[in-house]
Amino acid sequence: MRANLMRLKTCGRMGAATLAVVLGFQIGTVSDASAESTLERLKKQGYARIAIANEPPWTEVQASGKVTGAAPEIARAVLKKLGVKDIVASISEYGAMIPGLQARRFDLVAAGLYIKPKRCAGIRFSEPDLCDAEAFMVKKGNPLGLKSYKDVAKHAKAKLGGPGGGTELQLAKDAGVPDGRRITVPDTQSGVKMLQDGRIDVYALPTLSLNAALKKAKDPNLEVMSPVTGVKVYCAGAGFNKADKEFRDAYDKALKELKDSGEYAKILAKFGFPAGAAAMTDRKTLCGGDN
Ligand code: 6CS
Repeated sequence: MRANLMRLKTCGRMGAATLAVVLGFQIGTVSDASAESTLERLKKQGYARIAIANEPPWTEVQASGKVTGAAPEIARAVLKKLGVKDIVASISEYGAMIPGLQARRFDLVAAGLYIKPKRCAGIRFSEPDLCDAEAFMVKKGNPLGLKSYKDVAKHAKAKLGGPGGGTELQLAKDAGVPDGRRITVPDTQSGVKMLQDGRIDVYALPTLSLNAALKKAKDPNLEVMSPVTGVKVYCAGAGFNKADKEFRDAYDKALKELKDSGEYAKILAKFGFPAGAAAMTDRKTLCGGDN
């Protein structure tokens, strides 16, 4: 019945441009209908456009086309409480999520986008929902002995791969890993392959993502090193356009209900996320101020 709304739009570089053209009419409609709140519009149309990555267990597009993972499942449950029946997902690079929200190509981001001060300057976040420690996937036995981003920077040749616009490449840059040794990896499958082929020496992602990728790869010559020395546990939340404070606040309220009802803990358990981590912090702390 609503299967047509579950379809997935893949937004590669070319795809994003095409999508912007396709949505040109819709973008116009959004600004024209400024009197109507975003939430009212989503309720009326029956779905929300969400941006996801494809990084299990945070976000996943199954072979059947079903969109799942902890972040979209939380968003789906919260939106349902708000009266928005369905989601339509687009795969996006992390670095394209904030510009996409700003251009109203998506109504929200549900991808495990970490809440960080710079990001808080561009968009609004929900209260945190999912947290994880950062990890390195390396060849078995960690032959280059890389335990921190500083170790990668200090090594003469070590190359580190991470998702485009993601926290890992930023951490590498901050640690002094030079340009040519910071490699953008399009997805987890490619990251594992690049490591297997020796095109990168480290694949950096959250621990749960790398554990899932290793399980899928079934390669005894690889291992996951976690946590990365000197890197804090990050927490993510859903992302919203800056103008959508009302929608974000309503989302927060429904997210709290989800947490209080026990439904949230069930979603976390299903995808292997530790319970209670997000409750140890809040948006204000993670943003470094109001958002
Ligand atoms: O928000 C981020 O930057 C990171 N979030 C996840 C879930 N994976 C990698 C990405 O870099």
